Amino acid sequence: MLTLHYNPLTISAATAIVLEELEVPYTPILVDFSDVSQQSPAYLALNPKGRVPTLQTPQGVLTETGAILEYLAAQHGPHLIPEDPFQAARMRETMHYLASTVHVNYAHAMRGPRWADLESSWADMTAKAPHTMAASLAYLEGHLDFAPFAIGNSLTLADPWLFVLTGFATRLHIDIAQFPNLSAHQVMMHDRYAVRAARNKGMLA
Ligand SMILES: N[C@@H](CCC(=O)N[C@@H](CS)C(=O)NCC(=O)O)C(=O)O
Repeated sequence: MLTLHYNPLTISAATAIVLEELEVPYTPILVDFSDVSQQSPAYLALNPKGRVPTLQTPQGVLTETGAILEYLAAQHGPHLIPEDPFQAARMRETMHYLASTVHVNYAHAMRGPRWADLESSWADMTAKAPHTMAASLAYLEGHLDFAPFAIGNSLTLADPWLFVLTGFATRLHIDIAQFPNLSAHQVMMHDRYAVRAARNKGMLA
């Protein structure tokens, strides 16, 4: 049995959607950020990074959305990775960009203390975040397939991740309507059974 430590406002929603997509049973455990449970000794013993998602598997603990999604696909759903090596690499190119750039852009809006000590620096980062986020979305808008999925004509691991991060952008008051491909992707994913299931279970806000 798998256990997913999650918070519905976070990137852990991408893992929940993939679990629902693959119909893999899992036990959800909420990590409550309002009382900073992600820094509790019990949680840090499980995931010393103090972040979500954390997936407990029969073999041990996994962190990092990319690693978790790859594990789930390998175990339960290889169809979520393109068979063609070049397309598979494009999927991973997208996933690396989402993790290393898009998500980090977003985090600058509210996690300034991670990178700087002066409050004035935090304000500057918060002000800049919508711009870097919009620039990332413009790149994705122009470079992904949207045929109708991010990579080709079937769902891959990149889609739930893209969906959740595009949702984050709206919290920075970015109007997604200016990106027609991303908007259509949002609508398509929003209506997907797995996304509705994750939302109904409270895994996705
Ligand atoms: N690279 C990680 C990032 C995980 C991450 O930063 N999660 C955020 C929520 S979106 C978190 O747990 N933040 C808690 C904190 O910073 O205290 C991944 O993609 O899984």
